Order: sequence, then structure tokens, then C-alpha cells
Amino acid sequence: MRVLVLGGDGFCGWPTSLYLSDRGHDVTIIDNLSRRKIDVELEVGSLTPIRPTSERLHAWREVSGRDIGFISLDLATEYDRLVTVLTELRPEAIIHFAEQRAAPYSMRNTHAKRYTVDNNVRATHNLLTALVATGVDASLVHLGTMGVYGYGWSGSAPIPEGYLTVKVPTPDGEIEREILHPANPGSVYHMTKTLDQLMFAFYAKNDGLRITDLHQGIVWGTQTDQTIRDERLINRFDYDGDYGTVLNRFLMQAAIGHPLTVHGTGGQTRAFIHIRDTVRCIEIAVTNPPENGDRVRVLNQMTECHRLLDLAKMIADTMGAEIAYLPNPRREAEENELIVRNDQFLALGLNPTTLSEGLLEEGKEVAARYKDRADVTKIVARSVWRAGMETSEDLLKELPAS
Ligand code: NAD
Ligand code: USQ
Repeated sequence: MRVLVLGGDGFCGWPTSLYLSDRGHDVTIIDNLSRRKIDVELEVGSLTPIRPTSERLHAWREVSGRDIGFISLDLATEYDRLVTVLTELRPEAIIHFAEQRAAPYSMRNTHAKRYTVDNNVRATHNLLTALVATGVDASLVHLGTMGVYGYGWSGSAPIPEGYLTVKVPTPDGEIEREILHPANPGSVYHMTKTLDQLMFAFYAKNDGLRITDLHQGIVWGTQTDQTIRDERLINRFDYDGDYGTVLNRFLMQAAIGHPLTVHGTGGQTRAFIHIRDTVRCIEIAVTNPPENGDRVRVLNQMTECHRLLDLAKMIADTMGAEIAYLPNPRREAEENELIVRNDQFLALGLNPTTLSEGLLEEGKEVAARYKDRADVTKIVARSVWRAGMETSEDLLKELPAS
């Protein structure tokens, strides 16, 4: 299959591109390398040494004998070039990872809020209009987020896959309707994903575009069977306060002797998925597209839910780390329940990788191997959700660090 991977230089997009190439698909990446540029802006880098894009692609050709194409293009601003690429390549499937994806970065300041909205909303809308304008009948798989549902809104009710059945009172009695699950974003970034959902619903209804929206949980882990084949293929590992996600951060913090940075009580429960399952889920979604005229297919792409404090305690116990309970820089519920339906992926053959299966070892090993590259001044989360909120810096100064 001819597959276009938008955002294919990123943490999820790179291993997905290699996986699909390895499985025989003809892969072309589009990326404007904005994520690498944000590293420069934040004066931080991936814990793992990621190579320049051309070197990565060359290494893949050497180890696999397969070519992956690369086009440097900004989806949010280069609409005409996007139209040309779609017309020339005529992809059968498009996977859309190309958005600013960090919630803390999106709350950092006014510039970052505006950039996140401008970049994400325009990128998605440009793609949808370009598909209509070119008549390219590719199925579109978008990486959305569990965060569109919010946390704790429906108490202990399981989160359904995208749609909720509701009863609407009418003068003639109640009627049943299926609606998009109410959106309850917790950051400007998450808000852009809820806007994406509406655009998808409209273009599926109006133009018959074939769209799958994957509501993905927090991705953890680093390597896949493909990225591990050569050090030049290594995946990125974000650990800083803006881009690092919680489980990888805890692993890295334990590896360098930094206290585990639990926000608030640690009673937040979140959905997780390992990067190896991310790439498998995406192939499943790409090979099972909806039909023209179908509503947007929504699948919850996660394998397990954990309370953050349980994760912190498990890592602290096995790696001998301390736990620091820090003022929460975010506006979020201190505690929530979370039960998530993921029946569709299980029915389509996903065999979930779970925390208990030794993959923590891989995370520990990667974090320990590259710990000398860590800048400890970048670990504490500094982006606060509202001006005046307390940050953790003073508190952490009193705690032992590496
Ligand atoms: P990432 O930042 O590592 O990768 C995103 C890639 O898109 C980067 O390489 C970036 O340069 C590129 N990009 C951004 N804007 C672009 C534009 N306008 N034009 C062209 N390229 C652009 O992020 P990631 O962790 O790989 O996440 C990928 C997608 O998956 C995101 O949409 C994110 O919302 C979603 N997601 C990620 C996670 C996670 O835990 N990492 C969880 C759920 C959902
Ligand atoms: N947290 C800590 N300590 C830390 C870092 C985070 O306690 O050092 C807490 C946060 O306060 C939050 C939870 O851990 O309660 C998750 O934070 P995160 O940074 O791991 O994840 P999040 O901001 O939700 O975003 C990540 C990805 C995003 C994706 C989302 C999936 O960056 O792209 O959409 O996970 S989900 O959370 O399911 O919406």
C-alpha cells in the first residue's frame, strides 16, 4: 500500500514509518521538523541521540534494503505544495501525526497557545480540503487522544469508543441518539484535538472522506523491533517538563537518581499504550478502513489504565528512587476513575503488551545508557495552567538530585 506518514520524524511517526516499511508498504514521510526546532527553542533534546533525518533514512536503507521517501513540508502553511504532493503520490492511506502534541507546551505562554491552535487546526483542515480538492480517495488515520473525553466526567462509567448513546426528551416521548462523546479538553493542545473531531465529522458527512480517529492514551517505551536494529534508527525519548510524558519521565528520573515528580497526590488515573502496540494498532487501522459514507470510525488506542502513584511506587520500589509530591502545575482533578473500552482493537487482533511483561526493563536500560545526556535543570515542569500557580522548583531544590 502507498502510505503517506505526516509527522513521520516524531516519536510515534518514526517507528510507525519503519514498521510499515518493514511490512512491505511503500512509505513516504512528510514533516517540517518543527519538533526538532522546538527542542532548540526549549534548549533541551531527546535523551536518546536522534540522528538527522537523512542519516536515519540512509541507515534504514542499509539495514532493510528498503527506501522511505521524505518531503519537508509544513502542512499548516504550505497548502499548494500539499496539493501537488497528493496529486503526484496518490497515496492509498494517510496517517496524520503532524501536530504540536505537548499539553504543557501548549499552556506555556500566549505564543505557544496560538501556535498550537494555528498549527494543529490548520494542518488538519488543510489536509481535509486538499483531499476533497484533489479527489484522492485515501483513507485517513488520525492520531487523536484519550484526553478529548476528559477525566472523571462520567465517574465510573466506561468510556465508549467515540460515541455515546443518549436519550433526548421530545413532546412524543424519549428518542435515542448516538452523539460524539462530549468533549472535555484539559489543555489548549487537547482542545485542538476536540476541534479536529468536529472537522472529521463534517468532512466524512459532507464529502464522504474515509476517516479513522484513534483516541490514543499516553505512549511509553522507546524502541521497536525496527528502531533497535541500528543505533542510528533509535527513537526519541523526551524527558523534559514540557514534552516528557509521565511513565518515561519516571523511568528516566529513577535511572539518574532524581526524585519521581508526582504532580499533586498522584491520584490521577490515565490510559497507557506501549510504542510497540502503537505501531501495530496503526497498521490494523490502516488495513481496516471505513467505507465512503461511513461516519468517522473512532477507536480507543490504549491497553491499560494506571493510577500515577501506583506507577511511581512500583518504579520507586524496583529502582530505589524517592517520590516527590509536587504542587500540580496543571488544572486537573486530583483523583479520577478511568475505565476505557477498547473492544474494537481487541476484536481486530491486537494482543496487548502490558507493563508487567518486562518492558520496564527496556525503559530502564535506555534511560541508564543515555543518562549522561540528561540536563537535570529541564526535568521539573515549569509550564503552569494559570498565571500565579505555584511551581515546584523551590521545593525540589531541597530534595537530593543526581
Ligand atoms: P512528536 O512531536 O514527536 O511528532 C509530531 C511530528 O509532527 C514532529 O516530527 C513534527 O515535526 C511534525 N509536525 C508538527 N506540525 C507539523 C506541520 N505543521 N507540518 C509538518 N509536520 C509537522 O509527537 P508524537 O508523540 O509522535 O505524537 C504524534 C501524534 O500522536 C500527535 O498528533 C499526538 O497528539 C498523538 N498522540 C501522542 C501521544 C504520546 O504519548 N506521544 C499520545 C496520544 C496521542
Ligand atoms: N504528571 C506527573 N508528573 C510528571 C508528568 C506528568 O504527575 O512528571 C501527570 C500530569 O499532571 C497528568 C499525567 O501525569 O496528570 C499525564 O501527563 P503526561 O504529560 O504524561 O500526558 P499528557 O499531558 O496527558 O499528554 C500525553 C501526550 C499527548 C497525548 C496524551 C494522551 O503528550 O500528546 O494526547 O498523553 S492522554 O493523556 O490520554 O490524553
